[in-house]
Amino acid sequence: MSFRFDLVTLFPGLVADYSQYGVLSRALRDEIITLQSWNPRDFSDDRNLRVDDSSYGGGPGMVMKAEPIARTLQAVRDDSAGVRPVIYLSPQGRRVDHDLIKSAAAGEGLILLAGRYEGIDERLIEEQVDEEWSIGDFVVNGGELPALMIVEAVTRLLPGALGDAESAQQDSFSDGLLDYPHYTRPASYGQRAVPAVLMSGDHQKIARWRMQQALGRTWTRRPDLLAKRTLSVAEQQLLDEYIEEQRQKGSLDGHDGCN
Ligand code: 9WO
Repeated sequence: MSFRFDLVTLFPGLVADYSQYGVLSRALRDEIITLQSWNPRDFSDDRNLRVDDSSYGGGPGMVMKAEPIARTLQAVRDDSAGVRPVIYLSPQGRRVDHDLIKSAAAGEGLILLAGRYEGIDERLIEEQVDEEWSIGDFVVNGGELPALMIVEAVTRLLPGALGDAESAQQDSFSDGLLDYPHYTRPASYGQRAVPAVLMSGDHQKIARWRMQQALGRTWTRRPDLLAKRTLSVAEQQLLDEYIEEQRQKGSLDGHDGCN
């Protein structure tokens, strides 16, 4: 059963172009996902196909009208069985994280509503939107790029999408930690060499080093993530060793992490 994405957007070409590359292109080819765009302009009842109007109360910018979007969403529902949540991408939404993506990927699909202009008439949001999601505290010109980030993040978690299931498991956040550093040829880059352990061929040592790096980086850069994660005895020992090494190198400038 394919995971179904429906994107409501004034720029279907933007979505079509992006989905020609990488993970999305392969997932479409392999029918792991379906991805359909719906343009509210096609559902405008205005002879000029208008979908926006000026803002009540005045102020800059235009507002997307409720009716064309309501008709678009009805067309989506008429085109598909099953109930899928309508998600509006907006800076006012709930912050998206790995857990939210994981729970979305467990469902049958998403209807993603990408706004433009200054936003969408609030009455449409109240009537039709199940959740508002934000990818960060900043504003871009429309909801399409945030929506495509959701599409890609969910698709990566679907069985068979990456081809190598392991890399999904190794993804940052799939175990609540930041990623370990990666290296490739040449062995020397300027004055910098590849960590010797990665050249050792000792896979157990390499796995141990990578876990220690993931723990150490998370402790250094995102102690908030570490605070949410219970460490095993072995993981705690690896982290303690990492912190001690950093202390001996004098590179803990006042950083106390959360240990
Ligand atoms: C446009 C605008 C113009 C004049 C004055 C104020 C204004 N605010 C906006 C605005 O917030 N536009 C948004 C564009 C409306 C909703 C769709 N757009 C959007 C979504 N920009 N950034 C996002 C977004 C979505 C998810 N996570 C982060 C940002």
